[in-house]
Amino acid sequence: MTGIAAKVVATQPISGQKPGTSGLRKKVTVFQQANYLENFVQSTFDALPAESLTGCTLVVSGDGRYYSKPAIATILRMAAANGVGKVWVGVGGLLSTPAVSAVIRNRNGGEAYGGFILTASHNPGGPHEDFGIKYNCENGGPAPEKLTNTIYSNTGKLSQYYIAAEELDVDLSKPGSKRFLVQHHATAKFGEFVVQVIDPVEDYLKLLHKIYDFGALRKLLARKDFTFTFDGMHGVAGPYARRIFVQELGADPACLMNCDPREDFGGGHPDPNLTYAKELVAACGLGDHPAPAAQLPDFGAACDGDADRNMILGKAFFVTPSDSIALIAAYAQEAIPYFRSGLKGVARSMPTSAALDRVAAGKNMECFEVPTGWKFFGNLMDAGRCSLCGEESFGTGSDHVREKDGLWAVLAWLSILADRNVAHEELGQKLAKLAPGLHLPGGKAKAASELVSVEEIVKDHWAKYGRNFYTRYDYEGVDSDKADGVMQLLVKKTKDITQVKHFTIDTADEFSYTDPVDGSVSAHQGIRFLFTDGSRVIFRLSGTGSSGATIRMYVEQYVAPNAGPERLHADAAAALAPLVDVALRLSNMKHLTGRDAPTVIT
Ligand code: G16
Repeated sequence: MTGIAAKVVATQPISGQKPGTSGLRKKVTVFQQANYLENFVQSTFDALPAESLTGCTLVVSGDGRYYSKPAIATILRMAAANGVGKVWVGVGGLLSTPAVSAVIRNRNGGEAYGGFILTASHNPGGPHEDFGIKYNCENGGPAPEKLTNTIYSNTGKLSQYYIAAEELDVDLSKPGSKRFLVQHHATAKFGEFVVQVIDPVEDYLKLLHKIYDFGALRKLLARKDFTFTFDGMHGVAGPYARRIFVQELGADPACLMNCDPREDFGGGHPDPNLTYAKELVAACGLGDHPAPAAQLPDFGAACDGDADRNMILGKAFFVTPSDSIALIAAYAQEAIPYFRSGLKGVARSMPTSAALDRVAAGKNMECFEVPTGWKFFGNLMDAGRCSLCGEESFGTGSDHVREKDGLWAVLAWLSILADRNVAHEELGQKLAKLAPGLHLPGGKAKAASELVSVEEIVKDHWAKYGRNFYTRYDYEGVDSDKADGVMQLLVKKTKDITQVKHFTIDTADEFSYTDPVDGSVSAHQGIRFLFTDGSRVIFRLSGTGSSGATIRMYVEQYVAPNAGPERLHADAAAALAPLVDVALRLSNMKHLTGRDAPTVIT
């Protein structure tokens, strides 16, 4: 084997390479600028201890968006010259974000030291859209702020990077291994560098088998009266969905929509919410052009580009992400074998509704409130203090990996449905024997064989814990100066204002978090107005956009179970209208941004 030399390339710092909420996300055209990707990758290598990097195994893959393949080729060459021993790449360069986490943690007994995930998540893809890169550590989770700050600081002083002098010819189209002899820039010695192309689903699927009762799920999907639709939004979720739902659980392939990964997500915006997952939303009987009632599936779900986000729908019924995590926490122990011995604790991001807190209080568990960003859950999970986490931004997951996990969440919901329906059927049969003529509890008399729906399960939950009405308004593409103006005004108001219309402010501040495990402090994590009746209005700037600013406005109001069904089942938009008005007044949104309406409401 002839050796490939390591080349030292002179470069200069490039401004603006600060990782956001979840890695560096920019337009593809920015990443295509000379040395842009290389500088960030070298800054990451330089931030890692040399003794750990040398000879280690890394994972490099992503959601397959435009620019992934050239990026993988570059990272492989740089990894080799920086002394990495082996890189695992998913077939086609594909690995979902949670699957990367699973591969880092579990493959070959946790051999990998970390990995690069190539994704801009739910942002659109294509030559003029977004690309992204983030580094995940040995625990499989996103780099903590300490590391991302070092990476960023390195980007400001970088003068050279190291890269194998030749292309490494690797066939990504099928599993296999290829060995190279590459010079390590630091020692000038030649050493073996292996690229192993792996099945993207295998490790992840193995893990799911340890978590869920696949037999029970298969039975649910086999019910004649249960229909199911999954939307892969042309992201990386497709191959996972095909393997899990169709091959493993026996679902009809016709249940899957948009499950072929495309570099541009089929021209769509792969964000599973009520605005962007239009096709699924319509198929489930919601949105502007709902499908006829007779055709609606009992359960609908979607994942985003890199399959870490999820949306859950019932028949013409939307489950808010905040409710979703609360319900999963409520049912976890009985419905999901992985949690049979109970939950260690739960956590949510600050803007996520407090529905989860109510379940935690009911079950006497610790409940943590962290800043927005999955990386903040990592320490809690590593310390064994938290089993389940959720975010209003359609992120749900557990300590099985260190990323949020879209398909895991879909299986969690199918498990809840399976569990409730088995329990319903058993109870119904017992009742029929013991007291014929008596009906099962519930809003209407239900036969034991009749399906308990997503909507009924959620409404039962509200009847027990109360309902946290919730909405988020996104103002996308706002001029950055104007967005800063809104934030400055709000910070000022946290100090000045005590009353808005009939809402009295209890606490108003900028959220600051002290990590209970390592004591690190993250300040300026969103502006909060907490009212005396338990309502909340929160504002923050998105940290995942690639240009301009997105203002997020979160509005929440709690209604206790004893308020009765009429109030608990009210239309969320109508119920929240007065509080939305308060939020708009507080922020002077219309005047300061020139926006009459938000871009997205969820
Ligand atoms: C990322 C993080 C999430 C976080 C979200 C917030 O999601 O992984 O933990 O909730 O950003 O986004 P923003 O800052 O725009 O509100 P993803 O799915 O983009 O990786």
